[in-house]
Amino acid sequence: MPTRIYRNPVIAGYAPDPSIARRGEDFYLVNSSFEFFPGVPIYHSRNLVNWKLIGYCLTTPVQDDLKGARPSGGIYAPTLRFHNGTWFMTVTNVTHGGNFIVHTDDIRAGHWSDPVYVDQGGIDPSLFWDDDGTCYYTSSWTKPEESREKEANQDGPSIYICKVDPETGERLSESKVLSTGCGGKCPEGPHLYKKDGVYYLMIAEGGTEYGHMETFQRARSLEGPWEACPHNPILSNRDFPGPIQAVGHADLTDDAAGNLWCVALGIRPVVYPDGSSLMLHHIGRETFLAPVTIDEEGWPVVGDHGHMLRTIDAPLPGEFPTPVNNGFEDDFSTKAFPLAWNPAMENYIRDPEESSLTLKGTDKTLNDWASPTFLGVRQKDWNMQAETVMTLADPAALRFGARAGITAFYCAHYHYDLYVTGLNDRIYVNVAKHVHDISTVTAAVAVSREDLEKGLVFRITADAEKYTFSFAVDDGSGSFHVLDTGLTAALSTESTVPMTFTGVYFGLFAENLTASFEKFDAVVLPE
Ligand code: 6LW
Repeated sequence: MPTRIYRNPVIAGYAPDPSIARRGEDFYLVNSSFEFFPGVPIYHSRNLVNWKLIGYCLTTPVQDDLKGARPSGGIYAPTLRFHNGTWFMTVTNVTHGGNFIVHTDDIRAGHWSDPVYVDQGGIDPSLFWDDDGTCYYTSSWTKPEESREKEANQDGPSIYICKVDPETGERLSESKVLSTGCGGKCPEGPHLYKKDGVYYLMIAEGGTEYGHMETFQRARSLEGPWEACPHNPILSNRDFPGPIQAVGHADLTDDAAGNLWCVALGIRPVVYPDGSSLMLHHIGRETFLAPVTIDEEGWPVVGDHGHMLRTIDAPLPGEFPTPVNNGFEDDFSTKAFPLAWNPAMENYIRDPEESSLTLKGTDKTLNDWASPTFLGVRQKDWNMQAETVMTLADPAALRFGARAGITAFYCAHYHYDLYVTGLNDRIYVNVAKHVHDISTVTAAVAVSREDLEKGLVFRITADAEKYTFSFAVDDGSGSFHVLDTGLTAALSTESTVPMTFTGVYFGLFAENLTASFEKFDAVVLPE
């Protein structure tokens, strides 16, 4: 089979905890979605490199209850499996209800069942069917002390297993410890596989940060004993300096030709213009792909001797990969929202006849854990430019606290906003920054009512180090005023308090005000 060169990540921007399943020549992949709606994006590919977003598993408030979800609360770490003609997706809602399963017979139709909850705690649930049809449920759990088994070493989480009815969620056996891992902290992201009568358990260890790794064990029975792969971790870049770090939380699939593949999350720590790098990343944990071979002892060798590389030469299935465009454009001329938008559910009027999007702001602000009028698309590269044109139907509504514009939004506690507002009968274009618990306006320029009537062009230009905020009056002059810059460091996962798991969105928002937008795009700039 000829090899084909591809470039990682295969899904850029925040796309963590990938899980993959195959039906024939079609691969489907899902990611975590946390406090953003809709939940659990589904991607389709035939060559494992060109992924198309085809929908979401969780599209109703019953499936995706995010009420009051904190930043990086909500939906964690899904597993996707195809069994006997049905697709199953299991996931955790850490804010409401815990572990649940949804299913559908048609993954492309976009209608998944209501959730059924599974009475086994923890995170990172997974499903595995044995040859006799028994369905097993695994998760990473710190069981309450009084109900733990005595023999297990359980200072931290362990991998638990029970039998489950995947249609009803009913637990059909006691939850027991399957594994405590291979010595790393935080054993999580478990997936069971079976081939030729041998069970394989792949888990993530070391935590999702720079010590992240993937380990492998095998056993003749689910009762054990488990034998650890002699070259564990089978995947880690923890001692491998380079552009990709923190790889782990992986899943495996074969292709129709019998080749094996591993998808894993990883990060790209920022490299500053002078070539230096700190251990900071702000565009999220992304999805990476590596080929897998099996060594003479039957153990997997992932990527380049257990390392994830940026550029890989491998026998990809399907069509020859095409260059990936990580940009996004919407002129609002179509009826439906492009799938890449992550809006909340209300307060949006999309008018294809006028090619406009109207946001009806409420008193919920970007700082609230409560569905503000915001919609955004993931920032997929360091060097990007996001731009919109905004008009106000009722400029008289401008007052202190009424804001509408564009934002580089990591989460409710970390965002930079460029917007129009009013104060004492004057109109201003401001930049405001919200970092930790500090919320402040850092730049302000007065604009006239006539300028506002012409429309305002808001622009965020991103490079690895900073965001630059500028605006122009939409009068064709094209002269932009630079208002301010903001360091990417303050929107980085590592800078956040508490621990977060997402990445920056470019978005539109309105608060206490109704605003209309003519277009929005986020284009990738040349490096
Ligand atoms: C997820 C855990 C992890 O549940 O991060 O990298 C958590 N792994 O497995 C959130 O994505």
